[in-house]
Amino acid sequence: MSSTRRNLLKTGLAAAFSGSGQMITLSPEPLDLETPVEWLIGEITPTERFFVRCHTLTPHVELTNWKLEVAGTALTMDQLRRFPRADLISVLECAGNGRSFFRPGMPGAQWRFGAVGNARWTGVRLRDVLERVGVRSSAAHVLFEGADMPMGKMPDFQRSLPLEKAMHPDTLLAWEMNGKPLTAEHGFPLRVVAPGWAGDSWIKWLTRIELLDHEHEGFWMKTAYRHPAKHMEPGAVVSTDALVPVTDLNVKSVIAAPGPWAKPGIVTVQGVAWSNASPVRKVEISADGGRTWNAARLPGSPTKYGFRRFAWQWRAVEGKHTLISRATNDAGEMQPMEPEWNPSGYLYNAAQPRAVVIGTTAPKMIPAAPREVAAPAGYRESCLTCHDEHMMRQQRLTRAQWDREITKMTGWGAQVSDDRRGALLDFLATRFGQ
Ligand SMILES: Nc1nc2c(c(=O)[nH]1)N[C@H]1C(S)=C(S)[C@@H](COP(=O)(O)O)O[C@H]1N2
Ligand SMILES: [Mo]
Repeated sequence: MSSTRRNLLKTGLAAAFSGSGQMITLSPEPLDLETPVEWLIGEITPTERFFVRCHTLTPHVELTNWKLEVAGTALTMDQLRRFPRADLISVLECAGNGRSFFRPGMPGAQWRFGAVGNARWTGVRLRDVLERVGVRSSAAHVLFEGADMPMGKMPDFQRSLPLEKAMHPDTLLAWEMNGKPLTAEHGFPLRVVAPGWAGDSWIKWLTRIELLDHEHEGFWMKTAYRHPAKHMEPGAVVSTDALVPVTDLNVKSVIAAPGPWAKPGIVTVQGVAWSNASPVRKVEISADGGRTWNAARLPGSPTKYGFRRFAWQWRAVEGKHTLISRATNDAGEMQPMEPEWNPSGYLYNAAQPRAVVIGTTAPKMIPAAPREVAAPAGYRESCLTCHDEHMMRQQRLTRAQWDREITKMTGWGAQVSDDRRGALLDFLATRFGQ
């Protein structure tokens, strides 16, 4: 090995262990950024380390001509600021967090651990705003729309909340995240904060709120963000109307430290745990692959919806070990050892084994060789007009799954001629296959 190569590997390892890494780019456009697992260690996630999930290009919104339309009434930001101020700490987790761990795999952003963060959100109660404009007695759902524009013929990102969740005193319209105005990526100037519920309900760049008598009929309610209400066999096929919308998060925890390697001695196993409206009560750690469990300390003070830090002192001896953390909430729900498989890969919360090597010297890491295959004619025009190759590089799909993806994408406006479809499929299944 050349000395520059050796130095590169060393710095790579050092970066992974010291937490001086970078956000992981799943897709630059639309922007999807994942937080490296070693940063999931403090109670509050700094905004610049907070994951980003966008279905569309980030819209540029100017406050001067921005208004929020609520059931036909237009409100300026100044008018909103005159409502009583509301403030809370809450986890925001993408429903797809952990999708890459499901077997068999499925299409979608291949998140690992870090599509989750915890922030302080400041704004007003949605309930106060709705009561001011008046909630008609037939209203059952509240629809939200943001300023982002769909790509191609992809349906506009609109979702509704049941009235009960919308009127809950902890559901906010927030303009601040961690004490600063929302950044463009996180929804400037205003977003929904739906504590305890998955990120797809936290609509960004809000422009319009509507009262509905039924759940919103759009694609993002009736097709996407649905999962089975009861257990299903991994890999089974079901129709979307047999599924129910994703709502509450699951109880979950991640180990942020140690990294893949540590020296023998006392090693602090630490990270964060979170849940839904039922706070984390207990976190246990296993250092022997799940045979024995040890209660972790829960430093800091609990918040209803926020991260709960955990720490456990492990007497680590040389060898290869498997660490697992397992959280339980006040309702008695505990992370399962096996994930609940579902067709779109939502709400992964299995207690995740993490391999750790304990030794006096760092193990060598061998980078994987990329699978190089030449792209067929038309690939660029068909696939890379709306998104970048990052999106596909993450997928691990079979030929049949890529076939369904092409059908979905052509429905959203991608141009794939019949005579080129076969070659495109061969390429996708080889280059971005299982
Ligand atoms: N208008 C709009 N709101 C949106 C989205 C979007 O694409 N458009 N993505 C949603 C999803 S799926 C998630 S997980 C969260 C992510 O919020 P963040 O980017 O601030 O972390 O925003 C939600 N709000
Ligand atoms: Mo999400």
